[in-house]
Formats: sequence, C-alpha cells, structure tokens
Amino acid sequence: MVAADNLQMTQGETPFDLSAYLQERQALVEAALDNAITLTYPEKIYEAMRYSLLAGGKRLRPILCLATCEMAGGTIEMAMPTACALEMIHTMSLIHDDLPAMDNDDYRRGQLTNHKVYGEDIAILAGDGLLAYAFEFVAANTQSVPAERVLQVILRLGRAVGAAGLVGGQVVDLESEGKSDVSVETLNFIHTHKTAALLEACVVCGGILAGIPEPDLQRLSRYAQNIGLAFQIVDDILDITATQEELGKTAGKDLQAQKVTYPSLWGLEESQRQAQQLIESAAAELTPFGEKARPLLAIANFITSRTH
Ligand code: GRG
Repeated sequence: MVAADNLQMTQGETPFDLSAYLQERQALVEAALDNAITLTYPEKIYEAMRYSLLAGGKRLRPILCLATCEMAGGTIEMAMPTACALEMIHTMSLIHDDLPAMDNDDYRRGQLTNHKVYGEDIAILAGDGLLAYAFEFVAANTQSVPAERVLQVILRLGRAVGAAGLVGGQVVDLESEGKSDVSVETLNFIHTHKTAALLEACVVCGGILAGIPEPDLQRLSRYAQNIGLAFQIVDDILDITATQEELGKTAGKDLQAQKVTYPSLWGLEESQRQAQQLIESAAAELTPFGEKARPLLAIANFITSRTH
C-alpha cells in the first residue's frame, strides 16, 4: 500500500497538505449539510434523515465534486448544492444497504444503523426522503450556473443512482450472494455500478457545473472510474485487515458471509497491487490539468493509503 507520508505530496517544490485540505473541506460540507435539513413537522422523519446524514463519514463524494469544480475554473459556491446532494444520495444508499433485507448491519459510521434506532419503516422512508430531497436541493439552490448545466447534473445524478448505477450494482450483488463461482467480470460489474458510478458522478458533475469541455469530461470520467474501483478493492481489503473501531461498522462481514471479494479472488497482495495500478491510471488522466489537479491527485493516492 502507499505509505501514509505520501499524503504530503510534492509536485515541484511546494508540498500539498492533503489532511489540512480534507479537514477544511469537511468542515464546509458539514456546515452546508447541517443547514440543508431543518427539523419540522413530522419531526421524526427529518430527525431520522439528519441522524444518518450528519453521522460523520469521510465526505469524500462532496469533496471530489467541489475539488473538480474548482480545478475546472468554477467556485465552491457553484458546486455546494450538488456536493450536498451527492452526500444525501450516498447516505440514503447506506441506510438502505444496512437494512435487514439487504446487508443487515447494526453499525454504520460508528453508530447504530438507522433502522436500529428508528425502525425499518422509518429507515426506508428516511432513505426515500433523502433521495428525493437531493434532486430538489440541486434544482432549488444552485446559483450562478446556467440552467442547461444544472439539467445535465440532474441527468447524471439520476443515471448514477438508478438501475444503470447503484441500484443495478446492488441487484447483481444480491444475486451473487451465496455463490462461490462469481467471476472477476461480475465483481467488476457490481463495483463499477455500486461504488464507482456515484464517484464518477461527483467528479463529472463538478466539471459540468464549471463548464468544462467534453474531452476533459471524458478524462475526468476515466479518472473517477479508476479511483472508484480502487476504492472498492481497498474496501474489501480493509474488511479483512481493519478493526470495527477503525471502520465504524462491523469488520470481517465479507468473510463471515462467504462473499466473493477481490482479496478472495486474488489474495491480499495482488489486490493491493491492482488497486495501486488503478490509482496510477487515474493519475495519468490528470496530467493535462497540471498543478490545478493536485487535490484530485492527492485524493487518488489517499484511496490506497486509507485505514477506514
Ligand atoms: C440508490 C435508490 C438507491 C438505492 C440503494 C442499497 C443500494 C441501493 C446500493 C448500495 C450502495 C452501496 C452501499 C455501495 C457501497 C459504497 C461504499 C464503498 C460505501 C462506503 O463509502 P465510504 O467509505 O463511507 O466513503 P463514509 O461513511 O466515509 O461516507
């Protein structure tokens, strides 16, 4: 794996302090998310939505969206509503993924899962509420961006969430449960849809909001698909090597459920090598953006060095 000191990346002479960058962006995103949903009648559903949305997490998706928009010449303000929407969509997918009908998990982000606190009925509705609100939030709050770009963003979000994205990946994942002969191709399908599709939407939407030209959008899309798959390989590795405290969710679940994962197909060492190779391919896509791509480059490296 990439050593932790790689987080302090250098290009030329100036170091890039990724942890300071992430901390600063996380604080902006936390504040925007906190303001996005207020408690009103019926309080129970807003409370359940806020419970999971404000439970921490790395905020990788909104940060990717903001970073791409800035790299492409846009501003944080232009991208913040979309960044929040991406976190709402991600959070709703976690709430539904944890339900007894899916992965049946008791812990997420270091606290009890939504259905353990509010019950399955409210947890389903909290996910639905977050999903619907994500689209409303982008449409209602995006400012200083031409309407055509906002429409493109809404299209990309819908595509990433539906049967062509997260939902499709989850279906194949559910179908693969209990099977020992799942191929690498099927595993790749699951994770390019369940994980990479939303990460791709983060980056591409950030670029669209800033009005980036199509060939650059294609590069960013390839960058995101590569980091998305690498992210999932590392997730599978961490399920084996990290503790529940580090992960904030039950560790060793894949082994326990005898789930086919990248380490189960390739072993730990080869999985790490493949993840590293994907990160190198992702980094190559950023070359034309030069110095401006330093945050995206550092985030790509962070993916293979993370411990949670
Ligand atoms: C989207 C309509 C709709 C339904 C949901 C349940 C489902 C369909 C899809 C599952 C999606 C899923 C849970 C994918 C896993 C993605 C993943 C690697 C999550 C962990 O992300 P981190 O590590 O988590 O960024 P934090 O907590 O840091 O945000």
